[in-house]
Amino acid sequence: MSQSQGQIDMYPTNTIHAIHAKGVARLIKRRAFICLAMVVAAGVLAACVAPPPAASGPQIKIEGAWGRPSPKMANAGAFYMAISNSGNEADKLIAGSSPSCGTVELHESYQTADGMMGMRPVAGGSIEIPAGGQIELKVGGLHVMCIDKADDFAVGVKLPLTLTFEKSGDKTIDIEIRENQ
Ligand SMILES: [Cu+2]
Repeated sequence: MSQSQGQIDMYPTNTIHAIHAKGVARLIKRRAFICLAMVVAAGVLAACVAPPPAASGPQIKIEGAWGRPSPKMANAGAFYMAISNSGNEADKLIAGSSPSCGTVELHESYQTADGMMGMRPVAGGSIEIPAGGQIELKVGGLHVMCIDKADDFAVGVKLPLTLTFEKSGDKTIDIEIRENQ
C-alpha cells in the first residue's frame, strides 16, 4: 500500500497529465495529416475526373473565299465565302476592308417587287455567325461587296480582304478570283 503510494508519488498527477496530453496531441496531429491527405487526394481525383475546359468564346474560320472576274471599270464586285464558328459563343461580322476596294460593304440579295434581283446593305449592318454554326455567303444571297475597285479582277489573282468581327477582331484572307463553279 505504502509502496504503491510511493509510486504515485514518483509520478505526480501533473506529470501523468502531461504524458497523456502529449499522446493526445500526437493523435490529433496524425488525424490532421490523414485528413489533409484525403483532401489532397480528393482534389487530385476531381482534377482528373473534370472534363478539359471547352474552348470558350467564338472560334471563327473562313473558307473558300472567291469572287468573279471583272474589269476595273465594272466598279463593284462581290466576294463569297463560308464562315464557320466552332466556338461556344456567337460572333458578328461587322465590317471589311481591302486595298483593292475603295469601300467594303456587307450586302444581302433580295427580290424586288417586279421580280428583279436587287442588293442592299444587310439589315442591322452585321451578319451573325451563331455558335457552332456556319453562314454561307453565296451568289444570290449574302455577300461582301467591293466598291470602287482599285484593279481589274483577273482570273487567278488573289486579293487581300480583312474582315472585322465584333468579338474575334480582324481576320485577313485572300479572295481568289475565278469563274463561278
Ligand atoms: Cu452587293
